Amino acid sequence: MALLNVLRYPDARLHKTASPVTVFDEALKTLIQSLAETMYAAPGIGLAATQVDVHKQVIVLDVSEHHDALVVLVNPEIVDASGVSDIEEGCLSVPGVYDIVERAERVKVRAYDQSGKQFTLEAQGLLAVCIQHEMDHLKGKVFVEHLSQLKQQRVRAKLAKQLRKSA
Ligand code: GNR
Ligand code: NI
Repeated sequence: MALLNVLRYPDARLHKTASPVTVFDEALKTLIQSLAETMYAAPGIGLAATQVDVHKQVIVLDVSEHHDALVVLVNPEIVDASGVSDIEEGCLSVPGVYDIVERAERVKVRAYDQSGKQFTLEAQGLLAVCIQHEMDHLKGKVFVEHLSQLKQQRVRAKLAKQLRKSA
């Protein structure tokens, strides 16, 4: 197992589109374990493979208080969505930036587990929002791209300043 490097916005690799997983092998299990380890270490409540520069449709999530409810979604598809949620989001690829994005309050997701078994998951609240945030990553979209152009300018300025300070 290994801790993986998380790409920071703006990085062109965060805009790549992830391909579906076609082979459910040991390498996939190792990737999932490393994603989970990286998410817990951050700490974060979700991580998409895109964020570690692996462009496959793989997501890990855990919104539980005690980090004991890992959810793995391979090739996820939203088959039903309802309601409106607006909770404040953050992203490991955009450190220090938090803002509200409008999402569905409830989603029904069809996905595969790490062994290739299909299942459906009904989620609401934070888990539902996190699933939508992670599925955006797989499509190459970062949550700040839902914000106004003015806010996006401010985000880029803030990140550039962070970078200068750390240099
Ligand atoms: O750790 C994370 N917290 C979070 C909070 C609200 C909505 C979404 C998230 S996901 C984020 C981790 C991350 O960047 N996943 O892509
Ligand atoms: Ni994110």
